Amino acid sequence: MAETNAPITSDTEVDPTKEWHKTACVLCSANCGIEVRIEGREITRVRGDKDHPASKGYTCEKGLRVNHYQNGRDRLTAPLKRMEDGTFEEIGWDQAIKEVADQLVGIRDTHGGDKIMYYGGGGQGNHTGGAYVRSVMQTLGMQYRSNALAQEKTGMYWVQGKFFGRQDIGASPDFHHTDCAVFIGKNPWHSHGFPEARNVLNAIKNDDERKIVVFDPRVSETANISDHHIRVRPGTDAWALAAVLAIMTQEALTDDKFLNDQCVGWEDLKPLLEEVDVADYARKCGVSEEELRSAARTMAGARSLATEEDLGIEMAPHSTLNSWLQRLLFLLTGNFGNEGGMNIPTRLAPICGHSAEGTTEPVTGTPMLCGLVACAAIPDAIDTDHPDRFRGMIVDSSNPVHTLPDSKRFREAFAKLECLVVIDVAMTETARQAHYVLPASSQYEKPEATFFAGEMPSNYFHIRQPIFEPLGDTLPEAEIYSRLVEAMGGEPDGVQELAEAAKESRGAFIETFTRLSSENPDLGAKLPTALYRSLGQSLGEMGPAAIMFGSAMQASMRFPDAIRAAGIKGDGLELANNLFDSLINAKSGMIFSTSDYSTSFDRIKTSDGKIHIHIEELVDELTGLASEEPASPTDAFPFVLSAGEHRGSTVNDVIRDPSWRKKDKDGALRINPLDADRLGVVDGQRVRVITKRGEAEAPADITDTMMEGQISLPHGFGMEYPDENGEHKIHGVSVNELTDIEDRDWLALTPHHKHVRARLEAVPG
Ligand SMILES: Nc1nc2c(c(=O)[nH]1)N[C@H]1C(S)=C(S)[C@@H](COP(=O)(O)OP(=O)(O)OC[C@H]3O[C@@H](n4cnc5c(=O)[nH]c(N)nc54)[C@H](O)[C@@H]3O)O[C@H]1N2
Ligand SMILES: Nc1nc2c(c(=O)[nH]1)N[C@H]1C(S)=C(S)[C@@H](COP(=O)(O)OP(=O)(O)OC[C@H]3O[C@@H](n4cnc5c(=O)[nH]c(N)nc54)[C@H](O)[C@@H]3O)O[C@H]1N2
Ligand code: SF4
Ligand SMILES: [Mo]
Repeated sequence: MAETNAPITSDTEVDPTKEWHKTACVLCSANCGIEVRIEGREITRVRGDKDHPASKGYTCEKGLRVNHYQNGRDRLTAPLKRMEDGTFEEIGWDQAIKEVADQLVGIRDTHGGDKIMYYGGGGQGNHTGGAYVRSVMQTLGMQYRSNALAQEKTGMYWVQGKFFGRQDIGASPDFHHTDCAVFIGKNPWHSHGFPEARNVLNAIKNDDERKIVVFDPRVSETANISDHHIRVRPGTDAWALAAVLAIMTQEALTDDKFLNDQCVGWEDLKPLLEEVDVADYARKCGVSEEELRSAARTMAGARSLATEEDLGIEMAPHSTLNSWLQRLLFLLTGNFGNEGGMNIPTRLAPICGHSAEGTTEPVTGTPMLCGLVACAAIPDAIDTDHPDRFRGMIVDSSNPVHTLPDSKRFREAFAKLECLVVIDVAMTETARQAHYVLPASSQYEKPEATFFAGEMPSNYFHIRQPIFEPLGDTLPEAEIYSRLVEAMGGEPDGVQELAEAAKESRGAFIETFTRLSSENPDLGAKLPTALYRSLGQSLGEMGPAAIMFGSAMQASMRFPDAIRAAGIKGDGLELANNLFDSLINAKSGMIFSTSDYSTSFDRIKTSDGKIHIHIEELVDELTGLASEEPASPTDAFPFVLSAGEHRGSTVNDVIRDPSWRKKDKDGALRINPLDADRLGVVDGQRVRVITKRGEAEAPADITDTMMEGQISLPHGFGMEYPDENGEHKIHGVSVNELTDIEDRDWLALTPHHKHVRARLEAVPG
C-alpha cells in the first residue's frame, strides 16, 4: 500500500508544468478550500485556495497533511466479512450487497425495520452519505438515526428550538464583523468552527474597539489573546453565566426594547435573574465579582456581540442549562438580526432535523432531540431484553466504539447486534466489531460536500470534485446505498423512465421529474437513489453530487430571492436547475445566497414570529443554582480530567496514521506545575491516570496554562494502526476507555467528557 510520508509543504511558487487541483481540507468543519498537487496517488503539495469564497486562501498547518488521510496504511480496498473465528475475509461486492441486504431484510421481516438503526453519515468533510442512506431507510422502514451531534450540540439545538420554533434552525455568530466575540468552552484558535478563524481572532485582537471574551479554566490559545479571560473552575459555567446575565439585568444593561418587541418571556425570566446573588455565584465559579462585572459591561456595551459555545460547556455539568444561558447573552444584549451579531442563515441543507416535543426513543424512553437518538442511550437500546431493542445497525463515516462515551459499554452492546454493517474508508475500532465492512471511496475520490456553512449575509457551498480514481474496489456511498436499495427490492418506481429522460436532456429530466413525482410518492420517498440513478448517470464522475439537485429544489422554494440576489437566475425548477449547475461547476465553491441581516427575523418559526426566551423546563435547574454547591474533588479522585481536548495535534478520527503529527506525538497529559510537584512528576515523565471506568498512561506536559486540579488528554488518539511491518499498535490514550456513559446531562444526555473525575500516579522512571 502507498507510503504515507511524502514531503508536504505549503507551496506558493507555481510550476507551470504541474497542475493544481481544487478541493477542500476535510480535517475540520471549516473545510478550507485548498489546491493540491499530486504524484501518482500521493498528495505532494497543498496550499490555500484564494478563490474559495469563505477561506480565501487560509489554511492552518493541519490542512497541509491531508495526504495522511488519503493514503492511510489501513485504507479499506474490498468488502470484508467477519468469520466465525473473528477474522475478516475479503468478499466481492455482489456477495456483500446480497448478504447485507438479506440480513437487514430478515430483521425487518421478523422484528420490523424500526429495529435497525443508522449511525453517522458524515464526519468533518462528507455529508452526502448521510443523505443517500434515506433511500435505504425508506426501503427498510428504519426510523431511528443518530450521529456525533447527539453527544455535543443537540442540547443547544433544543434550546434554539424553544427560541425559534424548530430545532433545525439556529443562530450563527458573525465573528467577522463583530465588536465583541464571546467564546465559552471553545478554543477557536485550534478548533476553528468558522472561516479564517485565526485571521479573524488576530484582527479583533489588534483593534482597540473590538473585544474577545473567553470562558475557560485553561489559558487556551484563544484565552491568551482575549480582553476578558473568565477563568472559571471546571464545570461551574452555569454560575458564571447566570452571574453575568444577572449583572446585565441588575445594572439595567439589557436591551429591553428588543426584549419586549421581539421576544416573549422576558417578564418571566427577569425576576429569576434579579434574585441571583452575584457575589455568591462569583465565589462558586472561582472568578472575582469585579471580573464578572467588568466582562458583563463589556458585552452589554459593545456595538455588536457574537457568541459561540462548544464542548467545554456542552460536555460538562449543567450542559443544556449552559446552552440556554450562553444563548441568552445575545438576546439580553439585543444582538439578533444585525451585523456582527447572531443571525439565522439560509442553508442548502439542514445539518439536523427537528423532533416534536415529547418524542422519545422507545426502548430507553430517553428524549430524542433534532430527530436523533441520544448517543449515550444507544448501548441500553441494544443490550437489553426489551422487545423493541435495536438488532441491526449501519454505521457510516463514524467510529462510535472509539468516540462515544465508555468504549467498553459500546463494545459490549455492539456485540449483541445481529447485524452490524460499517461503511468507512479505514479499518476502524468499530469496523473490527462489524459483521460486514463496506469500503468507501475517500473524499478525494468522489464528489463530496458538507452542510456546515452558516454564514450571513452571504452563505456559500462547496461541492468538491474528485481528484483520484477510487482506490481498489471502493465505491462512493451513493453507489453502495443504491445497490442495497435495489438488492432489497426497493428500486423507486419510475426511476427507469427518469433515467431515460436524463439521458436525453436536462429539460426532459426536469419535465419527467415534475410529472412523475406528483403521481408517484415512492420517487419522492427514495429521492436520493432516484436522483443518483437518473440525473447522476448523466453527470459522469460528478454522479454522486446528484443528491444536491434535491437540495437546490428545496432551497429555491424556501429562499428564491436570496438565491437570485447571489446572481442565479430563474424561477421555480429553472432556478433550482441553474443553482445546481452552478454548484457542480464551481470548483472552489460559491456564494449561493445573499440576504440582509434583518431577514433573520423572517426565518423564525414560532407561531407568533417572536423569540421565546423563557424555557420552563430549565427553570428549576437555574433557580437551583442558588442552593447548589459545585461538586468538589474527593480524596479518591482529586482531579478533573478534560477527556478529549481538540488540539493542534488532533483531527477527530479522520487521520489514523500517527506519523502526521509533528508535535505532541504521544498525546501528552497536561498538568499544572504545582500538581506535578506534589506528585513528584517531571516534564515528559509518564503518569497513570485512573478513573472509575479505566486507567491509562501518558507523558506529562507540565504547563501553567492548566488550572490546579485540572488535567487534560487529547481527543483522537489511541487508535490502532499498522506499522511498516503490518504490526498493529495503539498510539496514545483512547480517552473513552476512561469515560463513563452514566455521567451525562439529564435532558440531552450529553456526556460530561470535560469533567471526568480522576486521580494520578507517577510512573517510576
Ligand atoms: N484541531 C482540531 N480542530 C477541531 C477538531 C479536532 O479534533 N482538532 N474537532 C472539531 C470538532 S468535531 C469539534 S466539536 C470542535 C471542538 O472544539 P472545542 O470545543 O473548542 O475543543 P475542546 O478542546 O474540546 O474544548 C474547548 C475548551 O473547553 C475548555 N474547557 C474544559 N472544561 C471546561 C469548563 O468546565 N468550562 C469551560 N468554560 N471551558 C472548559 C478546554 O480547556 C478547551 O480550551 O473542534 C473542531 N475542530
Ligand atoms: N471523550 C471524548 N470523546 C469525544 C470527544 C471529546 O472531546 N472527548 N469529541 C467528540 C466529538 S465533538 C465528535 S464530533 C466525535 C467525532 O467522532 P465520529 O463521529 O466517530 O467521527 P470522526 O472522528 O470524524 O470519524 C470519521 C470517520 O469517518 C471515516 N471517513 C472519512 N472519510 C470517509 C468517507 O468519505 N466515507 C466514509 N464512509 N467514511 C469516511 C474515518 O475513517 C473515520 O472513521 O468524537 C467525539 N468524542
Ligand atoms: S484543519 Fe480546518 S482550519 Fe485547518 S486547513 Fe483544514 S479545514 Fe482549514
Ligand atoms: Mo464535534
